[in-house]
Parts: sequence; C-alpha cells; structure tokens
Amino acid sequence: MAHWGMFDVESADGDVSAVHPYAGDADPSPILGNLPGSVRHRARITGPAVRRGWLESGPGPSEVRGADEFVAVSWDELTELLARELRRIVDRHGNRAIFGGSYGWASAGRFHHAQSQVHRFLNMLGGYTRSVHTYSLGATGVIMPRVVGTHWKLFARSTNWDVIAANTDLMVCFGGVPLKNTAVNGGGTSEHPTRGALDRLRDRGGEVVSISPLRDDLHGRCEWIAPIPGSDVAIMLGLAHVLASEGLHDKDFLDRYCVGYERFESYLLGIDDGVAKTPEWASALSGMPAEQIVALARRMAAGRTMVTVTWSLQRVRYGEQAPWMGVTLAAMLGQIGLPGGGFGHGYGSMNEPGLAPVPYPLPTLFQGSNPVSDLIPVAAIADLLLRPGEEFDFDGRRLTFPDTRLVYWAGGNPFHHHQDLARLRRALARPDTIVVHEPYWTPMARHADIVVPSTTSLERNDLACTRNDPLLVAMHAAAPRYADARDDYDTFAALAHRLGFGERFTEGRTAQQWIEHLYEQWRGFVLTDPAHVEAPAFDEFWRRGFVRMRTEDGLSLFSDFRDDPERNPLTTPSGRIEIFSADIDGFGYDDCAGHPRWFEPDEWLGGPRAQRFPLHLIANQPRTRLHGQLDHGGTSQASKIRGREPIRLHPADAADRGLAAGEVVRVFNDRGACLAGVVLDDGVRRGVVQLSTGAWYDPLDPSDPNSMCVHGNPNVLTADVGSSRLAHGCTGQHVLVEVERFDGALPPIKAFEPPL
Ligand SMILES: Nc1nc2c(c(=O)[nH]1)N[C@H]1C(S)=C(S)[C@@H](COP(=O)(O)OP(=O)(O)OC[C@H]3O[C@@H](n4cnc5c(=O)[nH]c(N)nc54)[C@H](O)[C@@H]3O)O[C@H]1N2
Ligand SMILES: Nc1nc2c(c(=O)[nH]1)N[C@H]1C(S)=C(S)[C@@H](COP(=O)(O)OP(=O)(O)OC[C@H]3O[C@@H](n4cnc5c(=O)[nH]c(N)nc54)[C@H](O)[C@@H]3O)O[C@H]1N2
Ligand SMILES: [Mo]
Repeated sequence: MAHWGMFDVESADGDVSAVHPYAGDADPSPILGNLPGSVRHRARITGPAVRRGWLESGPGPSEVRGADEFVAVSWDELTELLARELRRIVDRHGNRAIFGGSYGWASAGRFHHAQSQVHRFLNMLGGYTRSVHTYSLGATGVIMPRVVGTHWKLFARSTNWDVIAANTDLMVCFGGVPLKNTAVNGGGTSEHPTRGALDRLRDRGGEVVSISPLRDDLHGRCEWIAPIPGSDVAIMLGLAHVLASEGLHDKDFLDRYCVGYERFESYLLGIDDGVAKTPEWASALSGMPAEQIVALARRMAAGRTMVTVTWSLQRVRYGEQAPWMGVTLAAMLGQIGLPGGGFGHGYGSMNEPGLAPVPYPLPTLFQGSNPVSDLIPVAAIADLLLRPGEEFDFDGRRLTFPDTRLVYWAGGNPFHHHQDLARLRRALARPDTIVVHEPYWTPMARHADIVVPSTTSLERNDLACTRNDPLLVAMHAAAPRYADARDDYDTFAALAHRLGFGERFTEGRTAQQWIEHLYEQWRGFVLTDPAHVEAPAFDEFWRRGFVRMRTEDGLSLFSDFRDDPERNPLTTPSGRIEIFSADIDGFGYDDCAGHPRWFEPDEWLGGPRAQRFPLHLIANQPRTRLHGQLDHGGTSQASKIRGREPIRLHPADAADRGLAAGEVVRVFNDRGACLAGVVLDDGVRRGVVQLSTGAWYDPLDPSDPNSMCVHGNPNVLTADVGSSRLAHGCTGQHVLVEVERFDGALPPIKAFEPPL
C-alpha cells in the first residue's frame, strides 16, 4: 500500500521491478509507476552521515548548510553523537528548544509512520515544540471548527459519492474536482470512485459546473468557467446577493440552523460599507459575466445543489474566507444535511471525501503526551527560526516563538512544503543542529547536520488502513533493506536505549511484534461490533493480505444536525452554523472579520503587483507523483521537459513572449527564479500558468540561498506569509510571476546525485 493506492509487486535484484494495481480498484493511479527501481535508486542514502562542518567545529549556526560535504560514520558513532547532542540541548536549553513538529506525509503504514515514531520518541525525551494543523488545511483547520464545529468531519463524514450520484441535480465546484488528486489518500486507498460517480451523476441528468483556471480540473462533460484566480469569494458573494435580493434564500433554514445571517446580509447588501456585493461588483473583480452569475444563482436555487470548495482555495492569503463563504452560500440555499445537497470541502482534493467511513478506531502507535506547551501553526517554521522570543497571533491567542536550538525532521521535506525557499535557507542557518531521517538525499537531508538513513516502506512489514477505506492491509516487505539503511523505529529504539528509556520506547517488542500487537488491539474493537464483516487471527490476516471492514454507507454531511439540531447541535459556541462568529469578531483582526467577506489579495491579477509580474502561477499538486516523493520515478520523469518540471501556459501568453512548446523558460519574480519546460494548453485560462509542486529544489549555486533552482520548484517564488492572523495557514497555491525564454547553457540537474 502507498498513499496513492494498493498494489502487488514483482521484485528482482533487491528492488521492485514491476507493480500491479489491486484488482478491486477500478481507476488505479499512474503514480504507481514511480515505484519500480526506487529502492536502489542512486538518490538513496547509503549510510549514516554527518556534515563535515558540524563534525569538525561542533554544533552552532551555519550558513554552509546545503553546500557542505558529509562524512560517513558508523551506526554506533551516529547513535552516540546524536544522543549526546540531544542530552546537551535538553540540559542546557530545555525541551522547548527542540522543534520536533516534523511535518510531512512520510509513507503509508500505521506502525512505521515516521511522525508517530518521532513524536513518541521526543515525548519520552521530555517533549518538544510542536506544530499544529497541516499545509493541506491550515486555514480550514482553524476556521471551520469555529463555523461548523469540526473540520475533519467535513471529509471523513462527507456526503457519500453514491448519494451525490443518485441525488444531486447541480454540482457547483469551486476549484473543480481534479481527478489527479483523488489518486491520493493519506495512509492509502483501495478504490478510486470519483470518476465513476461523476459519470453516474451526469448519466442521471445531473449537471456539473467547474469554476477553475484549469479545464482539466474537471474530467468529462461540464460547464467550465475560468474566472481570475483568487476571486471565488467575490463570485460566491455575487451569487449570494442574487439569492438575497430575489428572495431565493431559505429563511427558515437560516433562522433555525444558523446564527448571524443578518450581520452578514447587511455586509452583502452594502448596508455596512456602502458597497453592495452585486453580480456586477463580483464581475468586475472576477471577470465572470454578471448575467452568468445571476443565471447560475437561479439554477442553484431551483434544484438539489451541492456547493463544493477544493482545499486549494484556502491555501492562499485570506484562505479562511472561501470555505466559510461556501458554507454560507450553501446555508442560504437551505440544503445542508439533505441527500446530495449542501456543502462539500475537498471533493477532488483527496480521495477521502465521498468515501464511506469505518466505525472503528485505527491501529495506532501510542505517542504519549508532550509536556512542552509551545506550538506554532505549521507554516510558521521560518518565522520560528528567524524570530525567537517574538510574539505572534494565532487563533485568538498571543504566543511566543521559543529559541530553537535543534530541529528534528523525520518523514517530511520542508523544501517541498514551505514557501520562499531563500528565506527558509536563511532560517535553517540559525539552529545549532538539524537532524533529518530520510531514505533519499532530498534537499532537506542535504541541509541536515546529522543524516539518518531510513528504509522505505517497501523494505519493511507494516499494516495499512485509513478511516475511510474498507480494507485493512498487510504490507509485506518487497525488498531487503537497502545498504546501511534502518527502520526509523530501530534508530529511535537504539537512541532511547542509549538515553535510558529504551524499555519504555520499545515495550520489549520487535517491529513485527508491534505490528501483531496493533492488529490484535484493533481486532478487539472490531469483535465488539456485532455487525463486523470479519476479524481473523493475525496469522490468517497476514497470509491473506487484507481484511474487510464494515463501512457506514449512504452518509449525508450534517444530516443528524438537520434532523434534530437540539439533540445533535454543532460544537460551535451557538450549536449552530456560525455565519457570524462573535469570537472571531472579538479578536479584532484586520485580516479575518466576524463574517465571511472579500479581502483583496496581493498575489492576484486584479492588483498592482500584476503590472510587474503579469502571470498568475498556480502551484498545485502534481499529477505525476505525491509531492516531492519519488520525483526520480518513471511517471514523474516522463513528464519532464529537458529534465525540468513542465509549466503550462495558454498558447496566446506563450506567443506574446515568443515561446514555443518544449523550450526551457526562466520563471521569476522578486523572490527568486526557477527553470521549467514549456507545455502549451488552451485549457489554461489566459494570464494563468501552472507549475506543480514537487521538483526537488536544485540550486545552481548551493552556497547562495537566493540561487535560481534549475529544476522547477515553485516554492522559490511563493511568499512566506500566513493566510491571516487567525490561522496562519500555508499560502503556497498562488504567486505572481513573469516568464521568459532561458537562452543560457542548460545547467545539469544535480538534485538526484548524492552530495560529496
Ligand atoms: N507552493 C505550494 N507548496 C505546497 C503546497 C501547495 O499547494 N503549493 N501544498 C502543501 C501541502 S498540501 C502539503 S501536504 C505539503 C507536503 O509536503 P511534505 O509532506 O513534506 O512532502 P513529501 O514530499 O511527501 O515529504 C515526505 C518525505 O518523507 C520521506 N519519507 C517517506 N517514507 C519515510 C519513512 O519511512 N521515514 C522517513 N524518515 N522519511 C520517509 C520521503 O522520502 C519524503 O522526502 O506541501 C505543501 N507545499
Ligand atoms: N496526484 C496527487 N494528488 C494529491 C497530492 C499530490 O501531491 N499528488 N497531494 C495531496 C494533498 S497533501 C493535498 S492537501 C491535496 C490538495 O488538494 P487541493 O489543494 O485541492 O489540490 P490542488 O491540485 O493544489 O488544487 C486543486 C485545483 O484548484 C484550482 N485552483 C487553484 N487556485 C484557484 C482559485 O483561486 N480558484 C479556483 N476556482 N480554483 C483554483 C487549481 O486549478 C488546482 O488544480 O491533494 C492531494 N492529492
Ligand atoms: Mo496536503
């Protein structure tokens, strides 16, 4: 199992030679094609390594990180060095000086999950400064609990695809429903139902409207509307204005299930600020014709309508507004909780929304508790390192950045996930010590002082399952451990023994005994459910390869609340949908108000910055891989142009710049530049270019933090600013750029060559 699907492998010469998708998956992902050859790829880390400068001069800030040589050491030496350094930091600076947020997707598998391992280890060491929320859902994770009492239920208990296919008349999809993203589910997935469900919806006569800068964000027949990126909240307000002014809004629903509609309505109608959010107003901001907004609003009120918002819409400045306004619009239509109507968040963002949940807790490695209370919103990593001791706002609180001395990363890649990589590199020069566990020489591993070689999930046994998939899967090792790599579990166990808490960390179990233990715990839960499908003993499960679980089918999001709002209130302060939040209003932030509203972003075509950088770059998720994982794999490499990540442009924008398909261009703004390979596509809105995340950062001059990336990592261009003072979510999705032909000699791609 991988995050992108279930498969069998053929192995040869210590590696995976072929991959066969699980026969029960009607729509397997092409990302599986990255696996063959990945175990013994030259980008693997062969053994423990320490940065030369750190080894020779000891811990301390260093600007050489990312450009230094490494010295191979033995496992015993590594364990000794790392244990001593952890002891030193804890004794001299306290546990809060360790940043152990360690954000990242790592690999599928419940036991060897790198974040679970590192957090369990650091908790037993006495704790660490943590990070909260995700790059995926930074804004949503803070705003939606305040608006509807939850964020995770929006996905895990979302309206099922079968219900949508059978009931929805009109699906209005802000951000489309990009099939490429449904390849992926955190922890794995055994089926991919989205394509089939959309087909069934249309066969029944249902209609789909995709509002997105990219035509291929919706597969199959649909009405494609391509407004200016970042203008969705204005469009939703325009639609809401039509509903309110034509009396098409459901006043009973708003009275019974919501609070604060009146406050919002006086903003909508312009009573507050003198600006009515009319279709004409929305049209001027979005480029979507006013008549089209009016017609769409009337259609939405005429039948069973589902409003969906992809997660990308909240991964921008003021990202809190789009999901909040999406719920508000759906509330005005009065269909939240009805089959096939209401609101959805993340259809086409991840495979999970629309899949039926399982009613059991998942097998989970207990992480213990963290005695340190310091935290950062996850996307504040560079702020943390650059601004020690300074105060910052987060979700109504005033917090302080601790003074970080040691950064510990296992299972993530900040050079993939963070914005403004030049700033990140300056931040990473600050701490005394950076520790990275990685199977591969990613840019983050190259910026470490202590490099710990990990196995990949293909080299070890594990269990896989997720909260919305019917299968619990036995992951059998497909290849022997590569070179001198070790499971993260074994590394932490050795460190824990050296530091005096080995027994507590391992509980006396080998990895295989842990897997069996977690399985048996899970089996205990399942057996208490009289309706369970099956729960064989471990040996039978392991031989057979998977067991099937009961799922809760036919869900409609918030139907229990709709059926009985007194007995099943939302866990908001009012128990209802908070179109107006008194709490948020009370925080007095200038970038997030008490109700959803339009804020003009910096990085968009409608503002002054577009005069200098006239193209809107969409830095979305890659079709050909998961983030930066296996960028050297077959599927990912096949998409590259002269070794560079493809950038898609509208043919007219290319012609304006004298560019042709297959050429290499320099993509730049005032923060940085990268090279990319031109693909022409009239399915891209004019003025928009698309360059996915995930090409490994490859600086022309590794010693210069501002160096151009020769490979095409868009995060050299993106701004490191939070969505707002409320959530500080990641804003990497949008950035303004200019593009020009690159006429120089093409620099080689060095990203996959191990460092000296
Ligand atoms: N510009 C821009 N930037 C973005 C986004 C965007 O939309 N635009 N999206 C953001 C989002 S939503 C996300 S989730 C992040 C993703 O960012 P990350 O999750 O950090 O990216 P990955 O490439 O998945 O990094 C996982 C790393 O874990 C390693 N790994 C795999 N298995 C193991 C293991 O068993 N042990 C150890 N130690 N390591 C392992 C992999 O080799 C890989 O390098 O990126 C964010 N960045
Ligand atoms: N193949 C693949 N699938 C993945 C991942 C991956 O790396 N590879 N990553 C997974 C992860 S961690 C996450 S969090 C999810 C992310 O899920 P999302 O954030 O939803 O995914 P994206 O592909 O970044 O964006 C979806 C689409 O939104 C559109 N869009 C961007 N800006 C705007 C805008 O202003 N307005 C409108 N209307 N549309 C806009 C873009 O055209 C884009 O294709 O994807 C998951 N799925
Ligand atoms: Mo994500």
